[in-house]
Amino acid sequence: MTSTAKDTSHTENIKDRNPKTGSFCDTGLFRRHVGNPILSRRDWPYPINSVFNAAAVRLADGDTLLLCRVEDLRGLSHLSVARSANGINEWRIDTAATLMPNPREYPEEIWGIEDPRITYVPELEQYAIAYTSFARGGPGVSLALTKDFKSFERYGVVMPPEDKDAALLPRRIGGNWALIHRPVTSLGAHMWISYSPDLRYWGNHKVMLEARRGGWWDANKIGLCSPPIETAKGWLVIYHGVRQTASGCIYRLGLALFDLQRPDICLQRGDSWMFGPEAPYERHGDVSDVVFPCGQTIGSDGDTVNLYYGAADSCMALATGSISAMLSWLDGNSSAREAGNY
Ligand code: BMA
Repeated sequence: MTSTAKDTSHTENIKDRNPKTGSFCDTGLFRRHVGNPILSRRDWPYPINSVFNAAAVRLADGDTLLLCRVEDLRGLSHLSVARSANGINEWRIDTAATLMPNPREYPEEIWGIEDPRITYVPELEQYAIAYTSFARGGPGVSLALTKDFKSFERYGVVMPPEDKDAALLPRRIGGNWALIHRPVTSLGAHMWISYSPDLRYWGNHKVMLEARRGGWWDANKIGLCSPPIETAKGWLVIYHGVRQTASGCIYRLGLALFDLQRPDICLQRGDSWMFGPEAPYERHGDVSDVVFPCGQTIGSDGDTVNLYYGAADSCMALATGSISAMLSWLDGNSSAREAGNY
């Protein structure tokens, strides 16, 4: 079945839209695709519970590849590839799991593998996939390399539990590989960056971005979304902030910019969120009120961002934005730190 068979269980509540503009009420930096959700369990060639939080990459042949988190009917996740010529529909989905957990050799994967992020690494001529491996010790960060998304070289756990939301930078920084990740302690969940000479031994750990405190939308828990976008002004990072409320969590997206040579140095951070769960398929699902991008592709103009995100831990959606618009938005919306506000 292709993605043209849409999940009609999500009917839109017109009250969610601004009556004057007809659009949802966030910043307008990203426009949701009218065909959303672009992938759901109804599209899958084998029985599953849900498909969400996919990594994304544009292949050399022009196809968009999504490496999807697929939750099976036991509740455990594996990763599966979907390919499409236009990145919107006509997805060609692997007929069986592409990357299954392998707990016999990698016991850290016993409860599944989740939330991949793909980085193409020119020096290695390979794609690096950072993903969450889930086992009795909690979620940790694992790494695998591939050339073709058919065979994978696993590096095992590179960041022990509790840690997730990781992506490799595409090139060495000061001679070392750099991995962004999100360890959790009882005092908070902040974004860190760590360095390695060989992708196996990691050190020189530094805090990259802290969750804010108190009433902020991104208080206490944040994490990297899709891999950073390299721009002339710095590494542009889309991150998620988790608001804990009496009726559950709300996952929204913010923006921050980091120094190209010292990616632990934050140059700008948006005050408000720039995208949040508003459409019905984002508001209602297995985990309601979640938008969770793990990948994007950049258009041939070098500016258009096709952001692929999991919605409500139930389906995949697409929203389109622009690098230059995100950078100018940051110029006008990052005053909190100067004002000593967090
Ligand atoms: C995070 C991750 C994501 C998930 C989100 C909302 O901690 O587990 O996979 O989308 O929670 O449930």
